[in-house]
Amino acid sequence: MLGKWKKIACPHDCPGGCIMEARYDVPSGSLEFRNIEKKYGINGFCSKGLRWFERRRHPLRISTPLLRGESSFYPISWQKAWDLWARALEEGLRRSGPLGNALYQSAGSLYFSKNFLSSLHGALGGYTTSKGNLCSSAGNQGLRNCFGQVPVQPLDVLEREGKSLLFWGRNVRENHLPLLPLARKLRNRGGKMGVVEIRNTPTVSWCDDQWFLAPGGDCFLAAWLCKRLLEERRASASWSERVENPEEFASFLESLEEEQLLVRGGISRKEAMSLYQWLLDSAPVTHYLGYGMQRYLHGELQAWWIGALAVLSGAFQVPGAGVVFGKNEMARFPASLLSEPSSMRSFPEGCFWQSLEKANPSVHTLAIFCGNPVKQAPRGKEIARIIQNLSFSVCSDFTLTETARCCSLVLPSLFFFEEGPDWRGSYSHSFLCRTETLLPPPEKSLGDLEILEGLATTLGLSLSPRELLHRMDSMLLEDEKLEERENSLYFWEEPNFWSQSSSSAKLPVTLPRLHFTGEGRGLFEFRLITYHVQQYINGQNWDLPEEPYPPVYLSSEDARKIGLVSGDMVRLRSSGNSEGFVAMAEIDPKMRSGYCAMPQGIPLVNTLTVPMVSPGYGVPFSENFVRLTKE
Ligand SMILES: Nc1nc2c(c(=O)[nH]1)N[C@H]1C(S)=C(S)[C@@H](COP(=O)(O)OP(=O)(O)OC[C@H]3O[C@@H](n4cnc5c(=O)[nH]c(N)nc54)[C@H](O)[C@@H]3O)O[C@H]1N2
Ligand SMILES: Nc1nc2c(c(=O)[nH]1)N[C@H]1C(S)=C(S)[C@@H](COP(=O)(O)OP(=O)(O)OC[C@H]3O[C@@H](n4cnc5c(=O)[nH]c(N)nc54)[C@H](O)[C@@H]3O)O[C@H]1N2
Ligand SMILES: [Mo]
Repeated sequence: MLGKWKKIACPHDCPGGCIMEARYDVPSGSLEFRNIEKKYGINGFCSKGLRWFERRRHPLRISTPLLRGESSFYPISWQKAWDLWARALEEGLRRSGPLGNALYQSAGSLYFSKNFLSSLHGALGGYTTSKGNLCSSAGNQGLRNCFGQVPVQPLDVLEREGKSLLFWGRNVRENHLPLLPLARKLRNRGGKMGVVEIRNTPTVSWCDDQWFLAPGGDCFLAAWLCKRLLEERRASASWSERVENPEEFASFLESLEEEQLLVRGGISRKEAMSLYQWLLDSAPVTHYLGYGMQRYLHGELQAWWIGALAVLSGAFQVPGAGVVFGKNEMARFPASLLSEPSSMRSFPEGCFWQSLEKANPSVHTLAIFCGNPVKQAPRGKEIARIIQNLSFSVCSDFTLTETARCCSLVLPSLFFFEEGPDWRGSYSHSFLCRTETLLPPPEKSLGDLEILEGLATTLGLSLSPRELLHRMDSMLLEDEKLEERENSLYFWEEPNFWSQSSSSAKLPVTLPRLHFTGEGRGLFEFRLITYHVQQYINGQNWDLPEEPYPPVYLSSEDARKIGLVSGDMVRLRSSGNSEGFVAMAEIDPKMRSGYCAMPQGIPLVNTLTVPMVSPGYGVPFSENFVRLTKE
């Protein structure tokens, strides 16, 4: 007999937040899927999401705790693993107090239960951890500077009131596919789709209109557009009513030279004028901020200036004229279940590893959940060394990832469909999904919270992560703000920032000092830009065939200068990787001179990036120069 249909929610750190239904037939082991009703506007899983089910029995999946030996890892029992970990934590406490134990968590799963991964370290009095993230911190900071918070424009508002979308480097056709049906709807109503990019992308060809600029140039372009809107008296009539510093902002704009702004934005007057006219003709325009455009040292100013442009274009007056970046998918998580431990220390994500190494009091143990920093964080090779030098490190994951391989202990975790109950929200839509166990877990693997449950017992703590999860589940089931639309699918009427009378803005009165155009510092020196691709999420491509050579794109002008044609082999080197690696050159006629672009998530890409911190504890992945020479 077939089991009942159950809701499943993709755990990926992806704005899609896709939800569908599945049922499992125990005797035959067959699995069926079906999409939920179209009216909710939520997609079923894409091919990346469905790969979770193929990974289940993948030969690379680990299934027992593994301890590092002289030359390789060997299996041990769970109790042995907990004993070793417990002893190491106690040793950390003895030597440095709570700060001697560190915890690092990243974006592997956006399920609510992952909020409890810090509960055990919390119960030990505290720990050392990272602040900010590899992803969105700089952009969030810019939006907080502008609006006091990351503003939310719910998707249903966009669907009802919106018209045109301007993607500031948001590559939706690659990284946010579920937005496309809604965008098509807007287009059918006469809305236009525009994109501001630094290179050619699938979104560029999909949009109606496109503009190209220099990397990091958006804030200058946005400032130019603001200046023009004010000078030509085309800004929304009452823009200043909701702005704390209208005079200061207007006089700052007056002091700016138009030509300078265009040069620094890397865009011609003709192109900028065409965008200006487009904004007026296509209103209301929702500004969709991408993640790539805030991976600069001035990432927060990029978002802040686009926020200012939206305000001048009537974001507070006209529905559907706001700004969208991400939003807190955990907003309904009952935070009262977590308490702040007495002793905490956090280092900015961008330099977390270097700080960890030098920390005083020193760090003795490290636990890693849902992250693969050796692959995904700047200067990954150095991170590998830092982890290996700790007295004890443990990583919970599904395979021996680049990071797990550096740890003393590796623990096999469970996939989202092997555990539950759990919940997931989205940083795009406003639904929450409650999930239950769909498929039986492998015999010897345990979910992250069960791993911590065993550790808590071994340590003799009264903490029960399992109990926390069940309390969370009950609280969410009783959450009056959640309306069950159908079995296990809940809608939350998320407040629309733009329509609240208390919402206001403070506009930027500063611009970065650096120049961004023609900046290659020598014939073979290029800024390196890395971007996300459709086939896999972040670093999770271990179950895909590896390309022999990653592509690296550069402008026709630069290719000509250094004598390259598409398909030529080149070597990329950096200050952190003098040997470098080989990639295949491709020419992108949309690109300007001075930078090159390659996909993120390929094994060696972060040997080329440099650890730095941008305001808001962001990680400016695009502030690196590489040497690119013909092989
Ligand atoms: N398929 C798939 N989906 C994903 C992910 C994935 O890896 N694969 N990752 C998820 C995650 S964690 C994230 S953070 C998001 C990322 O989602 P996106 O924001 O769409 O992705 P990025 O590739 O980081 O950046 C988008 C674009 O910004 C451009 N760009 C770089 N610098 C600038 C600039 O200065 N100005 C402008 N205007 N454009 C610039 C790049 O060329 C790139 O095409 O996607 C999520 N969804
Ligand atoms: N050069 C460059 N680097 C980048 C980027 C870039 O654009 N350029 N993008 C950055 C961005 S936006 C992001 S968000 C980061 C992402 O950085 P990470 O979060 O480190 O990315 P992932 O590779 O997805 O690693 C997550 C790991 O968690 C594991 N995992 C998934 N679910 C679970 C679970 O339930 N439990 C446990 N224990 N493990 C789980 C996965 O198997 C995977 O190994 O990468 C950043 N790195
Ligand atoms: Mo991200």
